[in-house]
Amino acid sequence: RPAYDVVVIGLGIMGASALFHLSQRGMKVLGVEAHGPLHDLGSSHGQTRIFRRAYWEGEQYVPLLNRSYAGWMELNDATHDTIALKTGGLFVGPPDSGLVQGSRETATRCGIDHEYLDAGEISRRFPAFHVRDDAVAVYEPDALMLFADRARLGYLSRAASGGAHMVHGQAVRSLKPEAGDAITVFGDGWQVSCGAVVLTTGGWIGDFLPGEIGALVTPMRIPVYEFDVAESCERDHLPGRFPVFLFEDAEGTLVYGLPKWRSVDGGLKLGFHNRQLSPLDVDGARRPPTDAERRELWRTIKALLPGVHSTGRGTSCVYTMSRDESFLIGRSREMDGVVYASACSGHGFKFAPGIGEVLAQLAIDGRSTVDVSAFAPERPGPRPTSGAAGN
Ligand code: PYC
Repeated sequence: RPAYDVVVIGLGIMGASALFHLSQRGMKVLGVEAHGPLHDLGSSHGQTRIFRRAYWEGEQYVPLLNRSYAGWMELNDATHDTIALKTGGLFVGPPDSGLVQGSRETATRCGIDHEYLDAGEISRRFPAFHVRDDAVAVYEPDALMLFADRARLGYLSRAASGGAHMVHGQAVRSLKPEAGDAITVFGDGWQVSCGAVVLTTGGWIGDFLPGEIGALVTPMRIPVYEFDVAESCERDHLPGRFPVFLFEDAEGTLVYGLPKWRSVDGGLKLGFHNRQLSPLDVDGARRPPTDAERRELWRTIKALLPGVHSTGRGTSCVYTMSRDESFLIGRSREMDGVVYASACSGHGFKFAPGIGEVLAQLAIDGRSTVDVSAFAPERPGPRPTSGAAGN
């Protein structure tokens, strides 16, 4: 009999959530992570993320978003920590932009509470934002600011309380199918047998499923910026008056941002979503933005947010891009008993509760209660979903 029912490889936010959900289902489960519990070399690190459901990218995401919303609320209550804060979400741009039209369409079709605001109403309600006269926005009152590092630790500690074992600082090198549906997981000088494997290795997924997934994903570096505000206008940049936001300019460039948060060191988090992506090198995921990159962001946001200034601080993170910027979730055809989720293409963190639950179901039951067929690798494609990916 294998030593574990399931081994989860990669304990970023997706692996941490999967480990938790597997432990809740009574599985004997081991999580293995190449680095420490809060390492900054992947896609899960940092203080904050956006949760939104008026999803401009399409309504196929909404069932997983609904599961995830419930999951974030549950984690928030169970950990007695602020994991998710309701800030509202503002999705602003020209009326014919993919962002505004897509957010409005998904919200309308899926019954997600929202308002459609003109430029005057945007400035009146959110004074930090200075928009052009022809700008409009979709406002989603239930959108959240997620606290990323706390969420990852929250899931890991709840998994441990549920009986999960964890090893940090050990890379997994290979997987080998054995007779009787077992799989052996090999590290440097160690091995362990299990009945199923959950692969949540983000940008490194192709190392484990080279034929099936390797050619479909490209890990990229993208910079993340910290800005701040003068004390005199701080109030306008705090939750309550400053929602999480996405902004699309006339050229299709997308910028995201989150409010300043008093109890966390630092200021507002801002960044491009579809520019400044560059090939990932060895520690690219934590290399600070260059001066040229910082200037480019400033040129894009200075008219929108005139009250903010750069702190000079920042980092980077990994976007694991698929060809159509959507997810890859499923059961491996290359190796029986292996399930995976990756290629979240820079917008996956918010889905962690739902994707972790789906992965646990796929590993145990062979199917999931939420339909994830839209995220199967064999979907028709490529289908680019946003304007200007890359530079
Ligand atoms: O999906 O809202 C989002 C997002 C913001 C930054 C990266 N992804």
